Amino acid sequence: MDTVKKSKTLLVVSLVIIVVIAAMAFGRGSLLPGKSLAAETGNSSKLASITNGVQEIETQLPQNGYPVITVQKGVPVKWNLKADATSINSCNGTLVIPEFNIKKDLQPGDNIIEFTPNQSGIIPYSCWMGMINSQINVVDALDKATSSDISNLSVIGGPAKRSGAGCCSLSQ
Ligand SMILES: [Cu+2]
Repeated sequence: MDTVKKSKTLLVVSLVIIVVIAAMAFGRGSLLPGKSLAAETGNSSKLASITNGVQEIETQLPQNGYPVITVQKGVPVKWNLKADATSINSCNGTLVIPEFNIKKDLQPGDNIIEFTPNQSGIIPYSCWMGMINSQINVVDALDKATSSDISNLSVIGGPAKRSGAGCCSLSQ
């Protein structure tokens, strides 16, 4: 290999490395930010996924709490809160989302809850007695949101989160 060929090869290799590094850096920035939220360990909320103009989300009802979900504004939500007969009790058995005037009696199996959030923010929801509290995070765009976007959201609907002690107030 002559010197010219050698340096050309070196140049090509360097360029490839630069492009790869740039792509990785860019990907961490704004190209693939949706991955960051889903992959973030600090994000314990369940994310909706949008298919054909509907954002679907499936969660399981725990015995002593309600799941936190994260959805996008402006897209109809179809949330299935699946429940085992053993997880439903007199406390968590009826769920209310005041912002959408939703009052849902949970049944064993599928429980479909539908609403369309129109602005970003935190929508509180609770059991009918207001003792188990949880929230729906509404972001501008699911694929661009980061966990810091979520922590910057302010409450937009329903009563403020309260930490009442009662039959079913358990740490969340
Ligand atoms: Cu309750």
